[in-house]
This record gives sequence, C-alpha cells and structure tokens, in this order.
Amino acid sequence: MATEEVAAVEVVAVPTAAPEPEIGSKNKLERQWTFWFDNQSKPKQGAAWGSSLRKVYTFDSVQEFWCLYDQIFKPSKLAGNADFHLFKTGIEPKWEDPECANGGKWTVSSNRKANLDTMWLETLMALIGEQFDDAEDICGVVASVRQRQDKISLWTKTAANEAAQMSIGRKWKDIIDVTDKITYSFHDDARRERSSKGRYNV
Ligand code: MGP
Repeated sequence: MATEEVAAVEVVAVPTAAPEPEIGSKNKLERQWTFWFDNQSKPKQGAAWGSSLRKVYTFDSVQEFWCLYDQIFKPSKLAGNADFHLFKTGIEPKWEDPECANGGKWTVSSNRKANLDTMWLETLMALIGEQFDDAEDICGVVASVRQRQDKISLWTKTAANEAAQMSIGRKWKDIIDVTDKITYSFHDDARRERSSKGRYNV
C-alpha cells in the first residue's frame, strides 16, 4: 500500500512538459494574402493602366509575412511613383476585379514617409490578424507613394452597404491612429470621373 502511495505521488510530481514547437513550424493565418507591386516610375508611353502591376508573393503564415516585410515592403524606401498592395489571394487590385467592381475605398493621406510606413504596417497586421468585424467585406490595402502626397487606401467590396463601410472606416482610423476625417469613394464614381467626390465620411 505504502509503495502505491509513493508511486502515485511520484506520478503527480512529474512535470508535464509542454510540447516543443516543431522547428520551422508555421503560424497559419486565417486566409492567404498576396503582395502586389506597381512601379510607375518609368511609365511607358501609351501603356494601359495596370500594365506595370505585378503579383509578388502569396503567403499564409506569420513567419512568411515578417520575412517579406523585413526584406522588401517599406513604401517609404521608394522615391518615385509606386503602389504597394496587400490583397486577399484571388482578388486583383483593380476596379475590374469582380470582387472590387461594386466596391470602393477609404483613403488616408500622409505627409511624412515615417507615418506612411507605420500606417502601412499597422494596416497589414490588422488585416492578416483579422481585426475587422466586417473582414469579409475587405479586399485589401494599397499604399501609394506619390511626389505630391502619399496615401493609403483600404478597398472594400460592397460600397452601397453604408453600415459596413462606416464600421470598417471607424475601426481603421483606430488602428492607424488617425483623428482627422477620412472619406470613402466608390470605384464606380472614380471610373466615370477622375476627381470624384467621396460618398461617406467618418
Ligand atoms: P489612382 O492611382 O487611384 O490615383 O488613379 P493617383 O495615381 O494617386 O492619381 P490621382 O490624381 O487620381 O489622385 C489614377 C488613375 O489611374 C485613375 O484615374 C485611372 O485612370 C487609373 N486607375 C486607377 N485604378 C486603381 C484603376 C483601376 O483599378 N482600373 C483602371 N482601369 N484604371 C485605374
């Protein structure tokens, strides 16, 4: 009997080690994301919009994201005209994509390069970390480096759904720590008129 008690105590006393993480194991994301890059610094005469747009990398793990971010994706590093995109895999960053066709975008301008990089990174992390309640309505994000003024735009799917867009806009402002008013424009309006008016403000 005494031997059994000792044995029981010994069993309880053995520390239960947490399983070792596998070397090289990955933290999977909720979904796949694709980085795109559009270098418009040397536009070809007469080339259609989008002809310099390139798909760069598709990933679905936290590790791949940081690897990519550390090596290449800092918008402020570029002087000329360029767009950086992170979109859900399968959606092209164009008005013509069926998922974007009835959508629009919230836009925030940035006067400082450092600010652009911070807002870009905060947005990327919020997207891959599925921080938005209306995540299904989001297509992706674009950082536009421009001589005049840099900007970041969050593209969404259903422009007509004002409640969803307002919720996304409010959340995004929190994430990137912006207090100024931001504006949502419909791609449909932009298609018709270059300097189209915004439809929603938050
Ligand atoms: P832009 O890149 O969104 O604005 O669109 P940018 O470069 O900051 O310039 P701004 O002066 O309008 O502020 C610029 C132009 O590119 C548009 O007016 C369209 O002619 C063209 N364009 C932009 N996008 C995102 C698309 C697109 O998805 N499809 C097509 N066909 N043309 C687009």
